[in-house]
Amino acid sequence: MLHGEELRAALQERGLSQVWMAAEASGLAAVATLESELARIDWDTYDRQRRAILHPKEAELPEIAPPNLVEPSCVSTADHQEARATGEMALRDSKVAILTVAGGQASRLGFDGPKGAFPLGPVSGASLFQILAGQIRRLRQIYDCRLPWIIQTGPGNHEETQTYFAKRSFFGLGENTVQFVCQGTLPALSPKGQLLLSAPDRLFRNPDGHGGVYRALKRAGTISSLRKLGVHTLFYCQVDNPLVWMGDPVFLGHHLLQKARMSVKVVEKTDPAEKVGLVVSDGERNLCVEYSDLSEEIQAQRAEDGGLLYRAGNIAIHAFELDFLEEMAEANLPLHLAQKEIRCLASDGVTTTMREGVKFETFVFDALPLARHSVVQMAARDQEFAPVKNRAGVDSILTSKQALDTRARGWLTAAGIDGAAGEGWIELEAGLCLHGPDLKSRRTPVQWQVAGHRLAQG
Ligand code: UD2
Repeated sequence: MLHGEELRAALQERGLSQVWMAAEASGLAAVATLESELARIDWDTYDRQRRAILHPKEAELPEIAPPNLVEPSCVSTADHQEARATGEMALRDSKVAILTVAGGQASRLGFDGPKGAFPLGPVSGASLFQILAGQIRRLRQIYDCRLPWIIQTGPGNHEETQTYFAKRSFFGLGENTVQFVCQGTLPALSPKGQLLLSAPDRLFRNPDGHGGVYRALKRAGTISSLRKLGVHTLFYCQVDNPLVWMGDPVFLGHHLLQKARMSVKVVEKTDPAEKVGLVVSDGERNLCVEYSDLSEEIQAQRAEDGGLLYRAGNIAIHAFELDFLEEMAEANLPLHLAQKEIRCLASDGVTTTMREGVKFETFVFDALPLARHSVVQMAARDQEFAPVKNRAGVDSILTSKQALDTRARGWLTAAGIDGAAGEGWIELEAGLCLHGPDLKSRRTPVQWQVAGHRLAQG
């Protein structure tokens, strides 16, 4: 952190001294506040931001090939048996923690509040957080383990998320087993690389993307506290996917057996135009490429079996080694730029106005090629992935509810429980089971709550 003369010199060197003007016109208190804002700037990152604007480089895509894929966990294979045993042992020995990123705003959903508080349960109205918390409760029951839950929040929802959990008594998980870590921010810049202000004494900053999680965990001391607890592996998911197979031991087991540092689950991409990031291999390492960086021809290429050659769609479910997370906190992950209209201080230094600016973010999956080894495992889409992103259309509230309902019916039928056909929504109570076989294994008979709609409870 630079202060005083050093800070002024750093600004002057970069032609940014005019950033003080409005604060100086407002008085000493404004100058002091702005100084503490500017002291938080990481100048190496700022220099990279500016270079990215002024000297943009075309992303160079290496020669790519499809990655090696592990079969979905729900398929029974001999390989999976050993992996399951390894993953289960890591869970039982409390070597695993769960990490969920929930720092984004629910703007596309049009929901006023943390996205995790969105009531998605088709019968109960259970929130996304409640559904995920249920899975963690069940994992703790099955494996009799500590299983801490780390939730990345953002500056726009940190307080609200904590209040939300407190009001709901942490969904029975125990307050000291859930930790909220707020992600950082990056200053937005003008198209010429100047700092923008939102007020005379305040920089315009925006959240640093889910890739900010690495630094946020390090800054909050979470990495060292997890290490003290004996945790070495994290299961990572996004808050918007209620179908996630939390802590899947088969996935964790493959990751551990192959000594991977970061692993990823993917679903089969069947439509060449589907907008998902793709996991590919450069011959040595796996990497995730945004669909927009691949030509239509490449995306439409077919494999011998008739399916798409590049079919591994990233669903943002990962396994991480704690040491690798720590390394990534120091890595310079690529910066992703978005040109936006930004409300900031006008040249009069008093009023605000809309002007063109550039926001910066980093992405979690950009760490994948930096991992020496990674496992890429297929997931059955209908079992593990139905994110809620939009109010209507694809990946919407309705499609996500439908996926929960369809999966519940399948599990109930497979468990030999009658009544899974018919009208009305069906929902399994949060925490009742992790997957179909787990539902079958419940000793308590599953009861139906009939109120026009049905909720299966343990
Ligand atoms: C993301 C991936 C996409 C695919 C998809 C799966 C990107 C750019 N693309 O799409 O390839 O894997 O997910 O569902 O990520 N978040 C934060 N902090 C932030 C921004 C986001 O914590 O600053 C969280 C957010 O709360 C959510 C997750 O990250 O849980 C994904 O964010 P998104 O909804 O913006 O990602 P999306 O839909 O562009």
